[in-house]
Amino acid sequence: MAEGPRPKRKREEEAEAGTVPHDGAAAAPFPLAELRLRRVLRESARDKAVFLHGEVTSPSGEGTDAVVILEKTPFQEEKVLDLLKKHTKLELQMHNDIYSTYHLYPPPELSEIKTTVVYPATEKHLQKYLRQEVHLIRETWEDYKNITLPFIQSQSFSIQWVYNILEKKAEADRIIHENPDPCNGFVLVPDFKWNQTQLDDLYLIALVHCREIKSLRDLTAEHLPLLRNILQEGKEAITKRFGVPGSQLRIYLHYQPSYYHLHVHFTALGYDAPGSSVERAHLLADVIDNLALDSAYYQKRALTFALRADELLFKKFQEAGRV
Ligand code: GTA
Repeated sequence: MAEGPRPKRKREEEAEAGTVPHDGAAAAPFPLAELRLRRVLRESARDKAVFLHGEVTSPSGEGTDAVVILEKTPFQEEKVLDLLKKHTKLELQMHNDIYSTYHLYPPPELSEIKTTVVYPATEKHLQKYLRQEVHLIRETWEDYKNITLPFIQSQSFSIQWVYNILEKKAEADRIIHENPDPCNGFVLVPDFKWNQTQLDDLYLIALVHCREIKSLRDLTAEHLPLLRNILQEGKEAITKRFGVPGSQLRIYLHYQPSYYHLHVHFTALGYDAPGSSVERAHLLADVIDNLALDSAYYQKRALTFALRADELLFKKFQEAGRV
């Protein structure tokens, strides 16, 4: 950030409100070497990822929270041969008959760790990445109006990063496809979670130009042209650019999303992406069919989702006697 340090509380409020000058313009590299580890928020042996809460101390001595996600990346087929040839060391771990295991130490260019940083991170970011017990909620339309909607209006994460993409203030060079129509158009970009070096974990996201649609709950038949554009043009653009056919893409919306500006996830079918489980993912093709059958489908039916035990929204459902 170009400005001098602001009080921590103030920065958190600004980050939540999306008023921090985060227009993607002059992003300085994150000062990783100055990061002090506060705690491990979560660790996953299966995903080979660790979620860290760190603190960066400014020269004035003030600490600013950060979330740092370190994740080992999938192998790139074309680089495997390099890995075998250019290893710096192969150390025997055990040997038994025809079986043996080794520690192989690759050179730095073949041992990338994908690093995602949220900085400055708010308390809500820390909570989001902290491993916690989860509970299923069954939200009726009345629950949505009385509990969820007021919560979203007062508490949700800033969507400044979405506006930065739509206004080409950030990630403009990463855009894969755009339909510029203000009502029925969208921008397709690689998701944050994908480093684009291999297709196994392909992950893109379509962000709609219209700023009035918060989530699945707002959708009606009026939005069918927009949703059909996303489904068709998104698939075509991904096939053209990455050679992955539409039949190998999982295309879905999250409910609840983290960010209340309508967006659609495109992931490789063979990739078990975070958030692709039945309690969160709604296939776009099914959403389109449901709306074609009944324009008010998502204003009538109950929707199920999981919430972390100490999330404020979970507490609101508890207070209302709905859990
Ligand atoms: N291109 O600036 C961005 C950006 N941001 C801030 C978020 N996204 C972005 N993409 C670009 N640029 O897929 C992406 C996110 C996500 C989508 C928002 O926008 O990567 P959503 O509103 O439905 O919310 O989607 P979701 O899925 O909860 O988003 P998020 O923040 O990724 O959280 C995912 C959950 O998966 C977290 O709770 C986290 O604990 C877990 N997770 C597991 N592995 C990872 C990982 N490697 N990286 C991040 N989160 C992970």
